[in-house]
Amino acid sequence: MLRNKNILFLLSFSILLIFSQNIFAQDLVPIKIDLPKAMFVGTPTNMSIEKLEKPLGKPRPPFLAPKGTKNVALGKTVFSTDDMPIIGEIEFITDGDKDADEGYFVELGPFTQHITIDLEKEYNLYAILVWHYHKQARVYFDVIVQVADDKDFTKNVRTLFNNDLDNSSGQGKGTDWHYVETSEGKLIDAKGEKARYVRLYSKGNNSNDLNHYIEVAVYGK
Ligand SMILES: [Ca+2]
Ligand SMILES: [Ca+2]
Repeated sequence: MLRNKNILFLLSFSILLIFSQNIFAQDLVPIKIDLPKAMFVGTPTNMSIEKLEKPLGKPRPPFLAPKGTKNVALGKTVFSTDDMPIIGEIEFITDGDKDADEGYFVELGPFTQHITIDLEKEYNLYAILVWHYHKQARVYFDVIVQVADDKDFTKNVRTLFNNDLDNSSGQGKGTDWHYVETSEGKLIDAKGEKARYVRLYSKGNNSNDLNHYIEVAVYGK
């Protein structure tokens, strides 16, 4: 009797295992990220910034997402708190170019600014990649990434990343780490959140008070 019970248990456990593998292995593949040319090598050691992430020292491991996931921000409309940039155009943020050189970044005004990308419809989002500026090693402050159901961010706002440690940008205290900008961009896990709008904050960087973007890619399906 006991033996039968054990067999039954093992059998149902195996069925469960096979079943769950089928669900979770739903064709996860590495997302395809076209990386720009790296502009500097090594790590600056003279940065005294609180809670600064150590560089990995090797390429970022592949990021897995369901098959068919792609950059759904490409060519989409971007709104900004500074809609008259002195250098560059807001459109640069979703034009697909990630070069570090002059002519590829947009410079927004000083202190806290944000940009909002309208994906035009809802997607399940898996990763958000941001390149602020990678011609030199820089750290941007108050990097906050949110998604929402409406353009004004009043409905179903979810914060995916926040390294504003002192809440100086008013979105709540963040617990994420500062990081040095590189040609790899910063990858933020969007955990499959469903949303149409993506917003990114920043509040200057360690070399000036201005805010820059080269590209933001939003990987969704
Ligand atoms: Ca661009
Ligand atoms: Ca802050």
